[in-house]
Amino acid sequence: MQPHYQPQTLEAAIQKSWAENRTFEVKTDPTREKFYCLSMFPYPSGRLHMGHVRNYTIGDVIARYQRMLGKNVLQPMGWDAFGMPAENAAMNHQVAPAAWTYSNIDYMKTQLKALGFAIDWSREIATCKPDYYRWEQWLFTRLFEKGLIYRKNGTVNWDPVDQTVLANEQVIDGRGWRSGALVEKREIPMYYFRITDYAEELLRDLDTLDGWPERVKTMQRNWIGKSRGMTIRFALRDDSRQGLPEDIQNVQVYTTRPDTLLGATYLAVAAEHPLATAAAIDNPALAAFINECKAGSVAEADVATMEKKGMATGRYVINPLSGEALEVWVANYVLWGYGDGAVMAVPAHDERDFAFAHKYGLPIKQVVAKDGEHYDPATWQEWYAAKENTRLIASGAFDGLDFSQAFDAIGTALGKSGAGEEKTQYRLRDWGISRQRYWGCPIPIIHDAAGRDLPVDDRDLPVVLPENIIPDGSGSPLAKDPAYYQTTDANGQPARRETDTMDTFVESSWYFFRYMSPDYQGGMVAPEDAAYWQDVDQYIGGIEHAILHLLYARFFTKLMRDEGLVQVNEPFKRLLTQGMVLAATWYREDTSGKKTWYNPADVEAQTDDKGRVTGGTLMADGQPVQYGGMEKMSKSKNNGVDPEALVQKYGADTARLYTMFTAPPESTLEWSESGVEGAHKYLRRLWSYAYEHRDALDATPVDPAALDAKHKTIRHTIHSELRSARYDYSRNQFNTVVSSTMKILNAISEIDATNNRLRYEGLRILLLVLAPIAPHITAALWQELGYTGNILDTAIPEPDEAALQQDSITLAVQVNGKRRAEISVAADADNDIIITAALAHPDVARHTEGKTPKKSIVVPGKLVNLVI
Ligand code: ANZ
Repeated sequence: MQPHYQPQTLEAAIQKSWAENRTFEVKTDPTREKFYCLSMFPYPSGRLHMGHVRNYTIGDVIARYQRMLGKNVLQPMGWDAFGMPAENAAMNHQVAPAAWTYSNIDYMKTQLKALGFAIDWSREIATCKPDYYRWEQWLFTRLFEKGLIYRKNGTVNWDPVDQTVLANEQVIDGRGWRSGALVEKREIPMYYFRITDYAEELLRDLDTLDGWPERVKTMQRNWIGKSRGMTIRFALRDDSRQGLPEDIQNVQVYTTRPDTLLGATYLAVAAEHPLATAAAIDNPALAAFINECKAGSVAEADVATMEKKGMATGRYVINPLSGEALEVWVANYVLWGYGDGAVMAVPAHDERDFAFAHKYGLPIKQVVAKDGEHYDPATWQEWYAAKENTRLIASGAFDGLDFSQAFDAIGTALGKSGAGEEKTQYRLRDWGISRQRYWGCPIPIIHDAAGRDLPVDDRDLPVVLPENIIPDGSGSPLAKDPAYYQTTDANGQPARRETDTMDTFVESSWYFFRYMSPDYQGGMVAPEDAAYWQDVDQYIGGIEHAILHLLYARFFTKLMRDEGLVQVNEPFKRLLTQGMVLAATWYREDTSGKKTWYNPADVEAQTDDKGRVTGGTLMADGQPVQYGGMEKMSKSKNNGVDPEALVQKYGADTARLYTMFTAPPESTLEWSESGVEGAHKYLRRLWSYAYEHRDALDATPVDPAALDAKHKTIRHTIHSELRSARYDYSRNQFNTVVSSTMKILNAISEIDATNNRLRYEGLRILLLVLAPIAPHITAALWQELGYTGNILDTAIPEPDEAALQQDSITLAVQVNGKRRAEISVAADADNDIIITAALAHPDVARHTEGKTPKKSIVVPGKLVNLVI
């Protein structure tokens, strides 16, 4: 054993032995309880960042802990390997996306290995490999035949200079990122997954996910956005029909507030609405306005914040309840893709309509009132949109009704006249997966000469993506490569292969099933493996994936279940979303206001006695730099800490211990170099302690009766910290697990030279508790205790109940009924001893003034009352 802790050599040796012994490779084994622990797989960007380290350490601690509980633990890793950064890198460095991706994977894999994660590397997958995406294409063809995937026109961002489709993130302030040209919208055919068929189930099953954070479930619920409302038809006034096609007799709207029908003062339709189109034929100003609306962003976030604009059509509809005429407007805040692309506008009770009515001087008519509230049409107030504790006014026969009574009564009235009916809607849209990009999974469709879309036959799968192309940024290279797109149909007739690729969210929607049988050649996942591993017991990842990734993965699980491929309804039993990693930011500002950011590693920070930052100097020149606060580690603020440098300097165990100790997994973590040093010091201390006592340790079981009071207390500390650590593991609270191990080290450091059995017991417990967090040092010291096996195959013991028993108890002492002192006595002390101890306490003696009590009452376990 080395006298000093040398993590670099020690960790390399331990990692080598894990690899040689295939320590983390697992098999389907129905005789054993399984635990599937999964961290979201990384995009192979080139290097690990601290967010990865935190994410994967949390997962690894859970995986190792579960293994110590005796379970068959699967912890796989792979690469979310398709995506745009590879194409951008390809253009910048003239290297094919495949080569760039594979070399990044190699590099990041060595980085992950250096961190000592308990990963079954034999199951590694990369989604850009044909043996992975082959099965995705296979499923695609099945779903296409079932109608769960269909083709329709969708809107894309078109760069007229580069002649290419742009992803949303390539549109910056309405212009193409490379060309700077104003982006246009284009309609092109795309493929859609019919996720809306599963909207209700996706919503309902959220209630079964007890192990998910409430806020993630809320985000999913809002995204699915179920609403109960009504479809209402407003007939066109006779004089407004002219020039309109016969089939446009009315304008249909979707509303969640039929109770406000008598407060509607105009109708608003989307620019794409047929009524807008018809009204624009002889109205050039309206036609121009419609074109302007169509060019704007389709993103909902933009629609919510953009300036509301509209134009009247000069056409009128009739309110089916009152017979009143309402003018129809075209408005940019009405979405064509939602509901009926038309709204009945109630400015008094809808904030968007309110803003619009103010802008264009349209009437505002209050129909909902709330006790104790005053309605002022000049300024919007939150309660105007309220549905609780409200009643109708200015609505004739409906006056006085609350929201749900009014919903029903107006619904009945409209039902009778055939002008409306109840309707439940979802905000969720079908999932458009076509991307006009090269580095993605090819869509397995061919278009035959008759214009039909035919799924590629199983025999011809996979449709392999050529890996040697370097894109030039002007549209998809696949669409320019006849060798790729020229093909033949089943009858040998010429056909054209689809050249779009799939959204990369498709690959990440089922990778967790592929890990169960990564080499299976007969399908997506082997039935016996799917039956055994079932679902992920613990999933760990960032909150940024709370909506789309998790929703699509849940959707795919249901699709695969309905194909008979898996048996579970949901993929992830428990979900942990880890907090962000923050670090200090430092900058200097030049005279033009431009900031230069300095890495915290290059800055010496000054702090006051409370640890607050008061300033800093750049080490390179000794001159001051400004403190910019704690921010998420990022390239733009140059405040990232490089995990590789960290591991090289301190070792993986320090990096892991520090990230686990500094904050509970779900909280933000504020990086501090001195904290890292503290973590390292602790491990060094542990090592030295073990080294110093290595020869004296005695594995003979402790005889608790033979311990003196001091060592009884030490043993009590060891076992009560063991008890808290086990509890903290069970609730994923690893920071306090670490502090328990620190308290154990402090306690066993007090042991006398003669108590080497207790020392052994304490050190053994410490190593077992710390093993999931700092696996290398604990594995090495485990051998020093004389064990030859893997520490992970030993359970963390239960605390010894006897050691947890308090040997002494505390009693309150009263003199003439007044509390004067507290005494500590042996738990089994008799009354004479207790009374003698009470009388001997100085605060008691002061009040008894040396007199013998007339009466002494001992209430067992509670108090002593001395009557003088
Ligand atoms: C009248 C009304 C009065 C409304 C009121 C709200 C408050 P959710 O809950 O998201 O389903 N709406 C309907 N279709 C729309 C479209 N294509 N574009 C923009 N807005 C649309 O929202 C339903 C409400 O959103 C509907 O209820 C409608 O406005 C609006 F005091 O109708 B409401």
